Amino acid sequence: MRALTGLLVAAVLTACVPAPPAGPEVKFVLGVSQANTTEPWRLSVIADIQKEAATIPGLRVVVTDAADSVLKQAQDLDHLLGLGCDLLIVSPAEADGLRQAVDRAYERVPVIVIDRAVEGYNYSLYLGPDNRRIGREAGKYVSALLGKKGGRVLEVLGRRDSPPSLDRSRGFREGLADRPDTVLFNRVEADWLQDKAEDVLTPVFASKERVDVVFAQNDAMAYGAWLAARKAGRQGVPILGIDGLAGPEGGLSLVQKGIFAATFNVPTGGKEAVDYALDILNKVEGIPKKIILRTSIVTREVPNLPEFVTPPAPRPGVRPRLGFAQVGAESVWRQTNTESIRQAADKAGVDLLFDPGDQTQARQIAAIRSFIQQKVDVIAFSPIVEHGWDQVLTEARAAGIPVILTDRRLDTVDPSLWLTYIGSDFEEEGRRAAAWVAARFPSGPERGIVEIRGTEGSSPAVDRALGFREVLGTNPKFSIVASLPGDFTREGGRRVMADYLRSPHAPFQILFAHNDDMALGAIESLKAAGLKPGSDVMVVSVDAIRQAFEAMVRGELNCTVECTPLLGPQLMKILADFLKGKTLPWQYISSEQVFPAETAKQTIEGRKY
Ligand code: GYE
Repeated sequence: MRALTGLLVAAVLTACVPAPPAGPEVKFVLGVSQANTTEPWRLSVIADIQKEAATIPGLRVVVTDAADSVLKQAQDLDHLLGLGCDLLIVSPAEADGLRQAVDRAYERVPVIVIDRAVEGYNYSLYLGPDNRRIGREAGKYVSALLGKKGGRVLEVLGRRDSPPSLDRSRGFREGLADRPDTVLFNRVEADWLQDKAEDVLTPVFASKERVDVVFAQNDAMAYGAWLAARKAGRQGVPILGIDGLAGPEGGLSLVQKGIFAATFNVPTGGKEAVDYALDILNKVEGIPKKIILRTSIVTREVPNLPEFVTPPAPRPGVRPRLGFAQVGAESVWRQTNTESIRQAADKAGVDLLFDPGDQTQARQIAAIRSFIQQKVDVIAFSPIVEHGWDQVLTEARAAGIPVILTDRRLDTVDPSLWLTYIGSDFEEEGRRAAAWVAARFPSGPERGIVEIRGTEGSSPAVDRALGFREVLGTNPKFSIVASLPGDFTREGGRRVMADYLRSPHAPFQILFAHNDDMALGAIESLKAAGLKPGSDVMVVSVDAIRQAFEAMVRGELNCTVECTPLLGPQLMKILADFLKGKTLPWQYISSEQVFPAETAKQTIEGRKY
């Protein structure tokens, strides 16, 4: 902060990295707490933060090095706060261990967590890659590399229990799931370090055991693996890394030299962390809870990130034109979403061409085509279902118009057909609903669950179902006795529940509806059949609309998992960032909570929808 003297900055920095040149007047000081300065990756994070900060007048950065100790890192956070930092950027040594310290810091200043997620949600913003997806792509690449004959794969883990290791491994298995001929025959741990990888792999290669591919969870370890293989005279084994750092020793050049078969281009998030820090400090509207950075595989043949649409040249005084293709008006959520987008466009001075939709894909495709014809600057839409968009998105690309996805996700052959996504983590919503159920019934007899699904083939329906099953699917205390289609409407929920109760059915004590509207409809039918929703049947749903809170206050609904429709301000911020020429992250995930009925009375007044 302003009071901070150059002396103090220097004192902390002697232990780590040099300060950017002092500006004439210090406006903000960012405290950066790094877990260590031994991993090349962590150093690059710091370098990227400093490089970006150096371009911003009045911004100072103070860096601390926790030397891989959670204890030291907790002290570092206190120390940075003591220095009067306005915001902290934290790259945790260990996800779980640092939680309390981050919580404490967040009570005083905004906190951005980068690189490794901290369990729980007490911070302003998380920035990092989708590690599971990186792992999955690595698995698919290995599968293609081994071809028909399959083979034996060696996996080199960073730290067995750390979130990036777990996620990369899990994704890697998913990428290889359809390859029974491919065996992950060994997994070793090497702490993300080159030397350690070389040490642990030297005996493996010396043993003459067959190794067809090495997948290392970062480039440093991949290089260690290569050194170990070379010592044993086995440098022909293809090796994959992750990070894609620049420089002569970095993964990108190792791919070019043919030392690695592939790596992944993973932005460090340093630049984005500084940009968002400033937005947070300047109280800009539309800041998400999580930012997922864009990553891509790098091989000799495909050395760069795929080309994305470039922003149009600046036209001072001309209002941007945004085409928006809505799904329809099926739920309170959707109506609120429409309002949010309209209002935010108005406030931001954006000319909005809005198609309200009629809950069909055909209408959305027609709307997108008409936006292309009208040559809007950017198209945004909520894909009603996941599949069937390749053609129209290819047309948008051919016209040079970027597409932003809001709310719902889609599956395309070529992921570079869309620019970025803003919305929720639907799988997490499903997990949260299930976690509430599991906590509500810690013991007792086996219970039956009826699920009411949203629109068939839509990403919230697909992913909420997946997340729910991920948590409860293997729990013998619960079984999903029926899954009924309710199309996200109140009427749909009412009808399927009425039909279900009328016909012979398995007993159930729990209802999970993919949105509040369907839950409210089903509650009507439960009551009509003489059952007490909220006690005979426990009801949990998603969205957290005001009517759900009212039902909770009446005792008819037990829990709602928030999914915010208020995406307008974020969409306008992203549009503005794009038009300014900023490279956009891959996904923006909203901030969301779980509201059990016990909290409804206190929270209902503060609800915005
Ligand atoms: O949960 C539901 C709406 O796509 C997240 O669509 C959205 C869902 C929301 O109709 O109420």
